[in-house]
Amino acid sequence: MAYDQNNIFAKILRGEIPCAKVFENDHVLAFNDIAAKAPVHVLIIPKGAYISFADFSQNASEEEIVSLNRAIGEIARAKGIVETGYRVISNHSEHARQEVPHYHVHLLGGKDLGGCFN
Ligand code: IU
Repeated sequence: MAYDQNNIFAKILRGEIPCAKVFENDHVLAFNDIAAKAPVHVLIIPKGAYISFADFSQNASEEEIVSLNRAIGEIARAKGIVETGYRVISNHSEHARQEVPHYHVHLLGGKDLGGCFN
């Protein structure tokens, strides 16, 4: 499967569609999910063209991988949800119901998220 340059997150990265940005560095952009499932629901994405976790974990540079993971922790700290707790999720492909084919990590917190992933 080839990366789709017209997916919505690629358009956000190119500045063609706005987003509510919460963090940015050389390798990473993070913005609020448009349909937030919790008081904190941030999507953290690499700037590189990776389809999903499977693609990113295999093909991204160590610098990109470290940068993205550190960004998740930094945003959690900035949002003040480290003490109360948070969830980090990434959906890969069909069985996980991945909707947008650009790798992204969901950071959820700010309330009791329950014991399942819904
Ligand atoms: P998923 O892991 O691919 O299933 O999640 C995609 C997320 O992208 C989902 O939570 C959407 O609400 C979110 N999203 C968005 O924030 N902005 C958009 O324009 C679109 C989807 I389309």
